[in-house]
Amino acid sequence: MSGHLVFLEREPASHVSYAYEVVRVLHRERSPLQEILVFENPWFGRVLALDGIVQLTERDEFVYHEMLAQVPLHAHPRPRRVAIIGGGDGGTLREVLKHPEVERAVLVEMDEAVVRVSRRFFPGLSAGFDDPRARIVIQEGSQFLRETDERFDLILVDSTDPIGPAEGLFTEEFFRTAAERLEEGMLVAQTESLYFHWRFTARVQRRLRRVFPRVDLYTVPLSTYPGNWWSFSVASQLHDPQRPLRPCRVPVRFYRPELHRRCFLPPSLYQDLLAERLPW
Ligand code: AG3
Repeated sequence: MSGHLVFLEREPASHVSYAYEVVRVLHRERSPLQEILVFENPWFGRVLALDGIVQLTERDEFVYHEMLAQVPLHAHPRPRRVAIIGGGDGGTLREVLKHPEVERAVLVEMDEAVVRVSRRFFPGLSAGFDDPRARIVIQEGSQFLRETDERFDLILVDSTDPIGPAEGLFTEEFFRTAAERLEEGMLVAQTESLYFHWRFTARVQRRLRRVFPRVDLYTVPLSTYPGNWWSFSVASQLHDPQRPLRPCRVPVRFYRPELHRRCFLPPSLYQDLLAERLPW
């Protein structure tokens, strides 16, 4: 790596750092809420980091965004109204808007700078901002859900790590507020790495179980986030999250019904997770 600038993402749980070669720094700014950095890496393309933590790369963002959004979109019989909490880059919104049956998608992002930076540097993610079905709200997510009288079929929590501003998006109180805004709906939240953060994942699962009748966990390997075996917690008021109800008719690169059926943890491993008995 000699001769290259290097970006280091320090992973607090494991004390491992991920090092990215930096070809070029495209943007650097301190918003009132966080430090925003866009740089270019030869393999991953453009990379967005917030407060030193990689949020997405051009090369693999679709894996994360498709899994976060397409699994619940296909498990819900008629997703018409969707709320996205966080996700200011627009990647999750792009996935949601692929579905013609979605009538309304509200993106609730606390930092307007993320939305602005994504418009400028990540046109492949942010195109949905101008869709007439989309509404961008600059506000803290739990406050939005407490104050709105809208009802949703899906709430997708596309947050940063649960240290700092996103902490409140993983509390039982937040899940109760979200449940009140759903009608026979589903909530999905990114819940970190099953290798590095499984005690956190297990805690979130138990909290969700106190609020929702059906709770489950699905995962996908990601090349960028530390720990790599990434988890998504899904909580449902009625429908079975494991079952895709329709063939996939929207343009995707990774998601497919076969994968949908296989991405959930096998029951015995799931029980080990809940009991915090994972072997590592
Ligand atoms: N949300 C961030 C996932 C967590 C990344 N964590 C990490 N690199 N330590 C992604 C936002 C993309 N819409």
